Amino acid sequence: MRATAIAQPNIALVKYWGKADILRNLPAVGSLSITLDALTTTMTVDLQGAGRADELILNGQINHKIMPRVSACLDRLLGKNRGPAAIRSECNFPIAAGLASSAAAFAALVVATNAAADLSLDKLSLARAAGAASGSAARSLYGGFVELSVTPEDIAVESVVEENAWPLDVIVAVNAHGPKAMSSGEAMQLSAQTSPFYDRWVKSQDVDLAAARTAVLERDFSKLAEVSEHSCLKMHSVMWGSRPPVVYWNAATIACMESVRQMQCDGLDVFFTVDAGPQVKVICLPEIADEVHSIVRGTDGVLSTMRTALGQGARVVGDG
Ligand code: 2P0
Repeated sequence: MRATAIAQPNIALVKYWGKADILRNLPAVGSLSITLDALTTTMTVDLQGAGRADELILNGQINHKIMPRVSACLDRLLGKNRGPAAIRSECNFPIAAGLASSAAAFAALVVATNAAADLSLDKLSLARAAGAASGSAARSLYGGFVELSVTPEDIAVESVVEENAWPLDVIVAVNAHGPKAMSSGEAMQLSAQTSPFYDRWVKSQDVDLAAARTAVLERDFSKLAEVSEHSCLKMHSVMWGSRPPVVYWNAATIACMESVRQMQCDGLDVFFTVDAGPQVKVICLPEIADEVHSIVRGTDGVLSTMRTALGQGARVVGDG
């Protein structure tokens, strides 16, 4: 009745922004991501260890904020007549700051719960349960380059290319500490309701997804760089066009983009992406990662950096 799982965040190269169905948390668009390796969430789910209600201890502290979504996810997997669960989670990177901590958390939660309750659910069912809690979490069940597609009924997720089949490195520039001002879910709704660019964003997604998928299958770094930066800047344009505007960037975000532009001018195979926070993720070939890391670390306003390869999907690591 107890199991531990480990999961890593993923970073979308072709972004998810907007919901087709808010109640079911069904995305309005497909997405394509890379699962990271060195950033980890390790979560133990104990289905008999709680008192009268579900408990979540995150990095040693009781967490109430994410609890309703955690409980809803457990209800979906175990049914509403289940007993309370005790959950302990350790995360080695900043949470709620645009580093996909919720993706890693819900991926770990569904995998650990599946093992603790001996449910024997397949990976896609677990991805759908994680995605119902947090859209991007469905992708962290899979390793390497992952594509999420949306059908009228539900989502489908698959690994397009495994993590070892095309090794890339990611340098994360941490440009602010502390949680973001507006959650992704709220910001997506605001964009859908008020941004004049939202409909166009949804309609143009399949073209970007096809281009990115082909680039990954052909290991075409330049093509992947172009479509990824386009998707990122287009998503942020949708946000900036919302009323009130949703701006997750700070000065260091732009300084990092300028550093990447300079590296590209100097002939380096590198590109950036930015999510719902000021952090910048810089993707490059492993052979130039030392050089890229040192340039990103030295960029004005960057507080700290993390470096990671691509990693595998969420998995069970033990029964305690
Ligand atoms: C993504 N993001 O594709 C996009 C890009 C942020 C920017 O998915 O409301 O936490 O829980 O489904 O998954 C972050 O949003 O949103 C996200 P919900 P989620 O990675």
